[in-house]
Amino acid sequence: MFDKLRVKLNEFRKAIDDKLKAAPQPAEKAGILDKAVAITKGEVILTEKDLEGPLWELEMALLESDVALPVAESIIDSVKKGLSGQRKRLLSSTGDLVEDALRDSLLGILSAHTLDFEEYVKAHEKPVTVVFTGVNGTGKTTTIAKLAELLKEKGYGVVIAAGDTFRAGAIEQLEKHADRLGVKLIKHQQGSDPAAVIYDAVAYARSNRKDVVLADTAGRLHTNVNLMEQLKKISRVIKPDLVIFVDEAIAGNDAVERARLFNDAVPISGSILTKADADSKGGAAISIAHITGKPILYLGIGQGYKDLKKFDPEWFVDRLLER
Ligand SMILES: Nc1nc2c(ncn2[C@@H]2O[C@H](COP(=O)(O)OP(=O)(O)O)[C@@H](O)[C@H]2O)c(=O)[nH]1
Ligand SMILES: [Mg+2]
Repeated sequence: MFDKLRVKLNEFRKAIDDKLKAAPQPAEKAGILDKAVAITKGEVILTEKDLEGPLWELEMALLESDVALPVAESIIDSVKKGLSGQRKRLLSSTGDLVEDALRDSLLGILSAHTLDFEEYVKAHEKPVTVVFTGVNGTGKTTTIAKLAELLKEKGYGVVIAAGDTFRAGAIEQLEKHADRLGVKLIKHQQGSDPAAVIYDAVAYARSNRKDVVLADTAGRLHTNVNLMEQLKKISRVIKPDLVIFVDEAIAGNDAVERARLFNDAVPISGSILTKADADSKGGAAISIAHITGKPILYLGIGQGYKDLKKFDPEWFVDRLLER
């Protein structure tokens, strides 16, 4: 997973190195001071204009890694600024310079706001209410089961709310998970008001001293006005502590538009990206974090209850840049 960018980055390094090789080299007998000056000349090569080609290549690499266009452009911009700012320093390796600038830019996006879910649950007044949003089939229900397992392991009392009252079979699917995990499920009939289900789950958690309510919701397209209004109603009625947006790590450009519209409808606290075990290039994580300005909390890395990995920006960027 996440290996595409590294390959392309090597091409970018090479392009920059070629640029520098084309720069005037110091004479053989040049003294150490002359060499230092020459290296400085080498840096001068890295002007915006000279970087245009290599930066374009890097932008293509980002796009091929499924980073959305506006996000790739913004990253390129920040890398460009990072590189220009470095011009006066003595450089030993251009590859390091490029990588550092890119690394800083990616880490800046992925660590904009940090939110440690477990720490939040630990510190916050109980019950902590968490509502999950996203389109159909991204893995909301599975992720809720995984988090229920994780919280249960830590000794928390968990209640799951069957807030997907829309899709046939959704309540039964969640009920199976709840039974397997030995976790309380609050459900109403299919077609009932999801806000009411979640409200009941919170009330149950209060009177039974449970710690966390994990509320499922129906998958909905970000373009469906009625269903997005329903999500706003859930948010108004429940006033959840956290809203978590679930999408796929393998999502492409469309993920950006989805993340933006979901975040506009009900501001999210963070995202979870599922299916990172599939052939994921990692771009969705960067795009979604950039567009929402909110952290990625976890990666789903399989279909089992334990297949949830806490998202670590450093680890992620290391994977991308293969350090
Ligand atoms: N490989 C893989 N499959 C996943 C992951 N998370 C969910 N799935 C699968 O994706 C499908 C849809 O998941 P579901 O939770 O029903 O999505 P929902 O419609 O958003 O609730 C199911 O077959 C899940 O087993 C993951 O991290 N990795
Ligand atoms: Mg579901």
